[in-house]
Amino acid sequence: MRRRALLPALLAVPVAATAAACGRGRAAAPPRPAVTVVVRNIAFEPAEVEVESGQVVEWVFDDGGILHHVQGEEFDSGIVGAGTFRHEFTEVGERPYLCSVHPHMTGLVRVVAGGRQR
Ligand SMILES: [Cu+2]
Repeated sequence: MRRRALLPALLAVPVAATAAACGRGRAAAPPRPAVTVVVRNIAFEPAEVEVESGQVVEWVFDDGGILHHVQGEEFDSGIVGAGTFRHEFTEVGERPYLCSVHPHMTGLVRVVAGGRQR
């Protein structure tokens, strides 16, 4: 019930925010991932990535249904066996993460200053 009522509101927000922010009159899609990390063979590929602040990293869970987890201090995919997870990194610095199911699975997102920094 609640979900059904919320959906139109959720769809409307990005369009309004985008139009106000850039004023170009062309509605842009939600932020596209700058970098994709594939979760496969019980590993993050690549294990280290670099993005500019304001960019989005996408993890693609593609390990035959094996459950994995992208868990960092400020982002958490939950334990999942398929699909994708995205996070926008806004602050410069290093963001290590791991898979709680396989703690030897570790990764690092290095966030550097970019054009979209606040
Ligand atoms: Cu894992």
